[in-house]
Amino acid sequence: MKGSTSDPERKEGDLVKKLLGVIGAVGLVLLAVTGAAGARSQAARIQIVATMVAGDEVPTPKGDVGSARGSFTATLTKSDTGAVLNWQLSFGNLTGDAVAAHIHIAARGVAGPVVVPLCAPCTSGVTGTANINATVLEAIQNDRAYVNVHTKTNPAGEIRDQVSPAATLKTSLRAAQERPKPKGKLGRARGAFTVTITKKGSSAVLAWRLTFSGLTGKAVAAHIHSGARGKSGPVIVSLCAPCKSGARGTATVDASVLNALEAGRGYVNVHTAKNPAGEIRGQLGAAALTLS
Ligand SMILES: [Cu+2]
Repeated sequence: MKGSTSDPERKEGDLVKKLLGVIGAVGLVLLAVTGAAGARSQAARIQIVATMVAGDEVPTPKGDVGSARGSFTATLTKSDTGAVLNWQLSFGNLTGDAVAAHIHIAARGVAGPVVVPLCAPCTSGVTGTANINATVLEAIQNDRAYVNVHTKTNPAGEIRDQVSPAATLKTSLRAAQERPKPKGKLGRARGAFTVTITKKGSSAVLAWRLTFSGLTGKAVAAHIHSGARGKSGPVIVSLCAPCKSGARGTATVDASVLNALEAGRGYVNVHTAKNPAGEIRGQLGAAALTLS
């Protein structure tokens, strides 16, 4: 199975809520230009995020760092030499003042050199702009860059997270979009689906929420399928079975699912006993996760 979904535990749910909030707050329009048929979309601008904790820092930080947290959000806009980074950093519950924050290059679980100094000293809520060269851009897009915040107690870094491209997609589900055409009284059948896709190298984490009403009966299942608008296709992520309106969850997906989502080939549908092939459907737009 390419995608798996688990009911979110409270902690996970909070993280999802936080992530959705952070992404919504940036509120930028992502410009996606779809390439050749089947190719992933190449965006002129993407969003990147990091949710920092002490547990991700290497070497292990000292002191009372259990509740230390940080959030980094930025947009990357394509430039002639790489990209322009517009960033925002917030944090709390550190052991002391934030003496500096940087983007470093290294894989997960490994410490590496500073490539973008963000601030020194830093206050929570700080923003800035930096020019990123092609090498740093390549690292950011391939799960090999991280953000960390340094303190006096932890001069090597107190909180850290790998930087990940992220995109939020929304779609409205209607019976008229379903193929084959569903049966029954469906004038009031509708749904709404929101998913935040966080890319981690060649895989991604989906944090989703689904609501619906006016169906002919109980929702026996909901999925993300692969298929162009007006065409039906195979299930690529199982969301819930059976489903309640307001359901949410997270799923880790592989490169093939990620490629479908980046190419705008994903759609969401809800199945009922009367319409086992699907009663309402909504196409997902192309996820802007790769800078051209
Ligand atoms: Cu389905």
